[in-house]
Amino acid sequence: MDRALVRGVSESFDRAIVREGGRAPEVALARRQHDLYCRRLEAAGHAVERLAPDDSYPDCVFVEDTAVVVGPVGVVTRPGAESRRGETFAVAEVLVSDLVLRTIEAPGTLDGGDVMILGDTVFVGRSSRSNDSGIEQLGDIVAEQGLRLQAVPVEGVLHLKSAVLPVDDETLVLTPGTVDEGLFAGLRIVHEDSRERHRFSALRMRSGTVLVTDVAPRTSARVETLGIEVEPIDVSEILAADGGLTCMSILYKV
Ligand code: CIR
Repeated sequence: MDRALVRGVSESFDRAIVREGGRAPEVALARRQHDLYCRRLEAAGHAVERLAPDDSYPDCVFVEDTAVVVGPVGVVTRPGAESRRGETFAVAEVLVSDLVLRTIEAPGTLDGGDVMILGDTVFVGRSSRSNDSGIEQLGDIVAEQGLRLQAVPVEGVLHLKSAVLPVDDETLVLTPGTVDEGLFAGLRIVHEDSRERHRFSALRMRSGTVLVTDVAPRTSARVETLGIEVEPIDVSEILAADGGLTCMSILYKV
């Protein structure tokens, strides 16, 4: 079964961490957008498990940052933003019924938004949220699963997956100037259109269709040209809080 663990939008979401100069997201609209996102996942064949939000954590809808699934192992992270550290407990309580849990320990920090698994490589963003110790701890865990880790320094964006998004097993959509493209040798790279900078986000669903943000039509058209089916969705309030489409779910098989 393909599970999608999601967490609702908290009442305090208008106090979520936003980029400097960014606007506060609107709670009611974010909730409607999140509901639609969950329905799209369901329609694509995911068994959606909804965890209730906790109003003490404005950013708790961004459940991806709290855990990374590597095969049978769930790695409970230690989020880089201190205000988000307590979000992991409720998520771990759900994951423990399906996965063997491991944890990232201090002084390590790691956000799931920095982790992208493609084939036998685990790419990890070294960002303002994920530090060397967190990356090293994850490296030890993935090595036990026969996977290799590739650290990727990230510039000018929050997470690796703010700028690099897989749309199939061998294709990445990437925001130019944020990462060293040489680190993705062997993979096909599509550039985000310069007029849509930081607007494209994507989530590969079980059906093979890729959910994409509706504010990057030129970039999405580049993906479609490769024969990949895309489905646009409006997540304006999630983007306002510096999130994307991967960040609202943890997808894993049980
Ligand atoms: C934060 O700054 O932590 C949240 N406002 C946004 C987190 C987005 N997470 C993600 O894309 N994985």
